[in-house]
Amino acid sequence: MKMKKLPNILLTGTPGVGKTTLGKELAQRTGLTYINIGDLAKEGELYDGYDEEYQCPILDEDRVVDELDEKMEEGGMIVDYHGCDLFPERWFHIVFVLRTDNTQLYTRLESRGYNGKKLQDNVQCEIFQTIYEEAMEAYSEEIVHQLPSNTPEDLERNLEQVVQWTEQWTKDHN
Ligand code: DAT
Repeated sequence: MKMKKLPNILLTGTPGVGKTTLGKELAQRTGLTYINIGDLAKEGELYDGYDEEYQCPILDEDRVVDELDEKMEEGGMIVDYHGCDLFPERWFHIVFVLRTDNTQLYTRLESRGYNGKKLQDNVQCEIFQTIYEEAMEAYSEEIVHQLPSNTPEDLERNLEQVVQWTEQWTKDHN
C-alpha cells in the first residue's frame, strides 16, 4: 500500500513571534509531526562550538540536516526554527514567516528573560525583516508567506488558514 503524501511546512521568524505556539497547535489539528530545531539540537547535542557574544551554543547545521533528511523525505513535518537558509530548499512545500510588532515582541522577549544586546538585536532582526528576506532568497517566492502574529485572533486565523492549506494540498497530491 502506498503511503499518503503529506506536505512539509516551515515556520520561521525572529525568536518570540509565536512559531512554537502555532506549530504545536497546528500539529494537533492536522496530525502532522512538529519538530523544534532548537530542541532537536539540544537532545542530540548537534552543536559546533559556543557563541560567547550571545551566550548560546552554535548549531551544527550539517548534522541537523543529516539527522532530519529521511523524515523530511517521508513528508508530514512542521519545522520550527528562527532561521531558514540552512535547510535544503527541496524539503518544504510552503514557508510561513511569522511577524510581530516591535513593541509587542520586545515585551515577549523581555518576559522570556532576554536583555541587553540579545534583546536589542532580536527586536532589530524583526524591524529589518531579516528572516523574511532570508526566506525570500532561500525559497521560491511563491511559497513564502508572511503571517501577522500579534494577538490571539491572529493565532486563530493563522491556524485556520494553514489547516485549510494543508487539507487542500493533501487532496491535490493523493
Ligand atoms: P517562538 O517559538 O517564535 O519563539 P513562542 O511560540 O514561544 O514564539 O511565543 C512567544 C510568546 O508569545 C509566548 O508567550 C506565547 C506568545 N504568543 C505567541 N503567539 C501569540 C499571538 N498570536 N498572540 C499573542 N501572544 C502570542
